[in-house]
Amino acid sequence: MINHAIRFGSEVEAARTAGAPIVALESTIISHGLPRPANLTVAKEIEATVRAEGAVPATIGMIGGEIVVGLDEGEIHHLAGSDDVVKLSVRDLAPAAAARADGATTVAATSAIAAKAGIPVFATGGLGGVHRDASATFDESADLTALSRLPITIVCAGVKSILDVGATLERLETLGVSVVGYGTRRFPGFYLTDAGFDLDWSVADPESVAEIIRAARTHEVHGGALVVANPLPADEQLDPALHDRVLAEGLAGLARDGVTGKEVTPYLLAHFHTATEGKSLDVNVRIILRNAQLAARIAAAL
Ligand code: PSU
Ligand code: MN
Repeated sequence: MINHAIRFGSEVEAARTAGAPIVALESTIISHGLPRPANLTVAKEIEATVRAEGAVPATIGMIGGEIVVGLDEGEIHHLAGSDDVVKLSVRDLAPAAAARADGATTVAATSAIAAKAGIPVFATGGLGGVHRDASATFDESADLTALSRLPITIVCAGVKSILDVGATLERLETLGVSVVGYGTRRFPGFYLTDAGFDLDWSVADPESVAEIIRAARTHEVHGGALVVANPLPADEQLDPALHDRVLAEGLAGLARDGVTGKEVTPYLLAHFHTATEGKSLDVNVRIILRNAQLAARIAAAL
């Protein structure tokens, strides 16, 4: 029998004891979202960015069936480089634990673990959401339902532009997920600064986000997540014409290659990285680092 309790990395454990700010980070982006070997470099840069703001990074994943909050360098190295790393959403956690698997956690699974561990702030690139053909396939990320029930603040650049962004915003409304724009009233589209939709709420600084979190904690009426949508500056986004062309090719490739289920998102992201000759990768990295920095500032403001 192994112990199925969550294991904390030593740095995260010390931060918990000291009450220091902690930022949760996902690992699917490392194992399945970014190409090797850049994925490992980026994983380290994300952690360094959080540390530079005076917070402690807690990269979350599964090693040998054990949920780890605060993977060490060797463990991150393993998740970045091994072919046997499973993409874990919430429903996969218990079966993977029992199977002693090595796994990378999605936004849904990372949020669930972070909330359980009492870490209130989480940084990622872009949320999962409603896929473009969802009315036929029912393909909607479990990220959405997880966020509907978890009291966590997630800093992201909106939802991935490979998705049906309008439908995803509608689902976020239905599911009771709060969405605020950071310095904007327009919802960002991950690679793109503006996905073409208005937001009801906007904040200007980390302290204002902390105030929202304190309000939710105080009145205790709403138990769902807060999405802080942090757009890339327009001059750093992926060229929209290039984006639209590459996306159309990628969507056609899905049908041609018969890609479905949890393979869809990694397939489209990989297509972007090759078809844009690394331009989308550079943009993706910028997005993640900016979100990690903002999340650390929010965690510190709390
Ligand atoms: N955003 C990225 N890269 C990623 C993902 C999101 O920039 O790799 C991952 C996240 O882990 C997210 C998951 O939770 O994709 C969504 O997958 P799906 O659509 O299968 O739920
Ligand atoms: Mn899916």
